[in-house]
Amino acid sequence: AKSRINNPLLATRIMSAAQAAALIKPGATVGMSGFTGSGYPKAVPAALAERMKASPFKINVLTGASTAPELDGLLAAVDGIATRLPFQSDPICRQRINDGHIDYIDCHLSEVSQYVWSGFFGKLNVAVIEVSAIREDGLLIPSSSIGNNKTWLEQAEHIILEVNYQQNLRMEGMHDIYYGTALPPQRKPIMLTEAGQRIGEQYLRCDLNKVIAVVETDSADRNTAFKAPDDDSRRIAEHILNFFEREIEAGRLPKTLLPIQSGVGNIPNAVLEALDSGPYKNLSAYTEVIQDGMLTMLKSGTLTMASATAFSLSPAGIAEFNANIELYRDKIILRQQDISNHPEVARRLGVIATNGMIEADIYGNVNSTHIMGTRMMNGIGGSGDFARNGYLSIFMSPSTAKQGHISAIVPMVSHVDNTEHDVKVIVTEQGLADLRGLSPRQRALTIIDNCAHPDFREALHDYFARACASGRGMHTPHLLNEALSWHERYESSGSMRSGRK
Ligand code: 0RQ
Repeated sequence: AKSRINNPLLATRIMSAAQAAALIKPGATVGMSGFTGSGYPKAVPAALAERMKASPFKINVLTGASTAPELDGLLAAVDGIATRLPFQSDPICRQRINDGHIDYIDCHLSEVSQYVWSGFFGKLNVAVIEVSAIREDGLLIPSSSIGNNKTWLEQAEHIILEVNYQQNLRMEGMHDIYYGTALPPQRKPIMLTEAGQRIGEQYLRCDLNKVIAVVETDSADRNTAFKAPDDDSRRIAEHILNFFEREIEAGRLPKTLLPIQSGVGNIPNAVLEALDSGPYKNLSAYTEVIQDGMLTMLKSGTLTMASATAFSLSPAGIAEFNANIELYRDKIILRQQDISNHPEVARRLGVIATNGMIEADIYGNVNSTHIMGTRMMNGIGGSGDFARNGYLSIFMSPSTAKQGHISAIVPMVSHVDNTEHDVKVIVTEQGLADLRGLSPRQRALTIIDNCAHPDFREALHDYFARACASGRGMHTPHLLNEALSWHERYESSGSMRSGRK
């Protein structure tokens, strides 16, 4: 294939992944590209893991969001990660975190960049960034995700570029890198009033003197296949669509809704599918990730425009994108994650945020990250950026987990990511609870009656009634010695069932 390294200076820095990995020192803090399985470096992390196998050492790994087995999986397997942030979803990495071997820092994705600018994580020693190509003038054509790449390139002392020949060159022009961000008090308004606006540049700037290596790769992104929506997901989607209809009738939502933010996974995908088969036209998306469902909606005209920071497509989705890239390249904008998830923009546009949850309590607090209060699942990701600032913040889950032994609606969540103040709507396959305008005690009855599984409803009513009768604080009634007893029962007996304590 024709070389994609068109800058003469950088062409002299081409080397193997092993040679490039040898330039990363033990203990280094490394900012890597990668967001939800796309645009992550494909070769240098593996070469680093090989080096660590031969003589063990650790590095600190910062990314955009989740990566892939070739990055998180390999480095975690050789115990090569000391500190990890801001998001991961790799099973081996998760295990190492929960075994106490990795210090994981779970951040709002929009905030990582300012944390790094402020130096909270120390010096960024190296950036390892996948790009599609290097232009003659040294500007970088980004790949299938932007994430924190702008910040890594600006902040790192040294830069290693991976040029991936699998990335479609026709993506050139789909990116919008905004160079107007600053730390307070120099901050200016982000002039985005519509999801489809461009405010930046098509290319990533790069100080060529900092580039210590260029590595050529030729392998595809992670591309996890989607499961077809199951019954629960379909029912959850149905409840949400009915709710949108009622909101349109009430005059609280326009017929084109408001820009949609959609989390990743089975349920969000079912919601997208339902929207696409509904009466909707000319919707827009201001979100993090472009999934298969969004491509379908862009093609059918349900969606006019989608703004995100990354793709997260199945193999079929990738094939569809490449086959029809001329259609998609004008309808998708990829931005850095501090803009795709910007609280100011999410609030101004009034996004409809739809995200998954692990559990919610009867007062509307949501746990998105911790299994039984202690074990990390993935991380808060962008859910907080959008939920806190969105116009409608919807959290979705089946009403039970683990063959019905766990209730997703509990007396008190075992960890809080999204608070009662930020959660507007909770949906399970049982129904939808609209919490807007309700006091805590009103919310409790609404959530129990609409969202809890029938097998757990009576026990929840019983808890709430006894909490109300306890004579303690009546604003948010709780029985403190019982509030987490459902979790305790699951930990000791494998089930939340068996009635009240
Ligand atoms: O575990 O696989 O071992 O069986 O949690 O649950 O039902 O498959 O749901 O894949 O949609 O994930 C909240 C984790 C939901 C996700 C969460 C167990 C369950 C299963 C997964 P197993 P499901 P999903 C934008 C938005 C935070 C980040 C975010 C998430 C596993 O949505 O990570 O929103 N959100 N980002 O069995 C114990 C419960 C449980 C439970 C489920 N109550 N107790 N275990 N499980 N409920 C995207 C980005 O930011 C990149």
